[in-house]
Amino acid sequence: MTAASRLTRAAAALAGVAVLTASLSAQARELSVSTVLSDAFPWGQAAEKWAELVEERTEGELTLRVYPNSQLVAGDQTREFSAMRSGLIDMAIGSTINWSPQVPELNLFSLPFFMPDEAAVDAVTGGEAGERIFEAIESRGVVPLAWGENGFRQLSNSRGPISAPADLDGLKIRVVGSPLFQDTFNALGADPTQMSWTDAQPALTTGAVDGQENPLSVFDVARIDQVGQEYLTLWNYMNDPLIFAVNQRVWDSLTEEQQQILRETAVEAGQWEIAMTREEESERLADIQERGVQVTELTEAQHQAFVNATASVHDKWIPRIGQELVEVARQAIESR
Ligand code: X2X
Repeated sequence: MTAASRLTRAAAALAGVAVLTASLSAQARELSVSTVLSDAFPWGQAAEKWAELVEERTEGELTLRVYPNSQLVAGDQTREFSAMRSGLIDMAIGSTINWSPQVPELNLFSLPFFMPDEAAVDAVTGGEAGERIFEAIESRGVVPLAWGENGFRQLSNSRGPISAPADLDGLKIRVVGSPLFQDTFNALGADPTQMSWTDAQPALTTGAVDGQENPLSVFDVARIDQVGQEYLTLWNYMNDPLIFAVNQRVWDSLTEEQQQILRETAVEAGQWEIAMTREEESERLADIQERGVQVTELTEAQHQAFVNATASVHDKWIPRIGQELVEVARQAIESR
């Protein structure tokens, strides 16, 4: 064998190794997905569904490894978006509330009594407002793929029925980590205290706080009634959509086909989770009532009293969210 052909062979062998390594690593690529809630909840089930569909359609090329309970951010769910942006987390299915400190436009969903029903949520997320919100996320270094839903948030407490702002007077309410919630509950005369979901459960158990707000699915699965939250007010004061998203550099490193699969499976998992969450609501409510929780529904006039009491929150937050975005969303809701 000539020196030249030995070299060619060596080169060919090396190239073969390179190809093999590349295909092996393509097969083994694992991506982390952060969620706040585990697969006992619809939110975590959305992540499992997404992982299942991705594994199947990429034929094992991509594996999504779900990390629930905000464990990748040591329980601090308000750091999830930043962690995903910096690449500490590859992907997440996150709440608009938890990401709103970094993406102010997401506070749109937390404006008290802005979103009257599910059709309104769909009109916003599925229309121009939703596109603008996705652009806002993308401009901050994260690629949004699809919507899911944590749900309409309801108010519970351990002290007594709440049907008017005055009933909240001085009540210690655990709120999530967006400053808007502080303003809403201050406007209602309550004593809000911000804490993560991880800290909320012990705080409810010890009675360090009197109340909290979360969707029925969370109240039900986490058995919030069993830590003394015996009064529940159905006030639908806001809806908390979820967003499936990917770190920009991770996204750019994927093939076009992988990107397409990730997006279409996120949309499918999201639609599946939204439908399930909504379908289960009435049964969850019945179960909660059966466990002895006293449920208060608001009359039109009672509802209006809450709307009036929280008007200042709109005045303060609409400029931060963006007047134009709010207007586009308002129009979508009106013509739903
Ligand atoms: O912390 C909460 O209340 C929760 C689980 O609903 C969110 O992550 C927004």
